[in-house]
Amino acid sequence: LALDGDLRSALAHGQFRLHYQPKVSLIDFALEGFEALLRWENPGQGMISPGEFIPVAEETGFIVPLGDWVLDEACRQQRAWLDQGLDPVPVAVNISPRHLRHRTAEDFRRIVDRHGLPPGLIELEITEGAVMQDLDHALAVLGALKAMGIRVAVDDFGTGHSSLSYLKRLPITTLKIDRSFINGVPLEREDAGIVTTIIAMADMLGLDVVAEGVEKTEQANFLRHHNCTLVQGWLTGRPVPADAALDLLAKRL
Ligand code: G
Ligand code: G
Ligand code: NA
Ligand code: MN
Repeated sequence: LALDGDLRSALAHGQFRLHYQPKVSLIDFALEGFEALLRWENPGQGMISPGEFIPVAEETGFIVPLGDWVLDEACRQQRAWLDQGLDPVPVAVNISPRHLRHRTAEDFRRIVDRHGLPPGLIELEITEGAVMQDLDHALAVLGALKAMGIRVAVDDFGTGHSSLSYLKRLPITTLKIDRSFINGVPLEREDAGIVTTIIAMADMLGLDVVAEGVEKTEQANFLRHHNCTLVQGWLTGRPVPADAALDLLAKRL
């Protein structure tokens, strides 16, 4: 188990990396975006999954500087790809509940501006839980981010407690359908119903919709048939290091 001091030392010693998982169109299998996923390359233990240390960082408050580092690193990488003449796609960064509570839209914008990035090339992924913990703050931050042109997605959609009346008021661009629902598609009737309902709701609200955790062709076929054409999952691409992500970007040119 990671301890707070280990995490602080890991950040100071440059042991964190971002991997990038493609978001892909089911129409033509074109690359449409990346989600940045944090990795800890521990010299003694090898690669440590964020599932093992994000909860500790959230508990201790270290998630605030760590989350700032993640956003800064994603922006730095996006800038480097732009400078290499690549045709960029938006890069999404996960913002944890405590990080969101402790930052303003200006704080996030300052990081994006530091790299001279067009704001539309960065997306923040926020869970329903993070929004509901401090709804007034979240509404203010998300509204200001949207006005700045920074994209905002609700992550793990369907697993939290946000009511539809809040969803209507949330200034967001995208819903990401949680992979627990995609898991049961197409065979489980309940999951299939939930997924088609979320797709219809996103359409009605004018939001983009991304299906997470797509592993099988039958899942992709179901989603395509129900007009969900953006997917992220092992079927269309695992998270890869920055150099492999660059190869995916270069293929688009
Ligand atoms: O990539 P992996 O499946 O190991 O991620 C496990 C969990 O860690 C997921 O819930 C994912 O959202 C979360 N996670 C990955 N990278 C980040 C990050 O940079 N910040 C935060 N807050 N969570 C992350
Ligand atoms: O909580 P969040 O949705 O950010 O979690 C993203 C995590 O889901 C990443 O850590 C990634 O490794 C994992 N993931 C991505 N695609 C798939 C998939 O197709 N199947 C499974 N089981 N996990 C996936
Ligand atoms: Na995410
Ligand atoms: Mn998710």
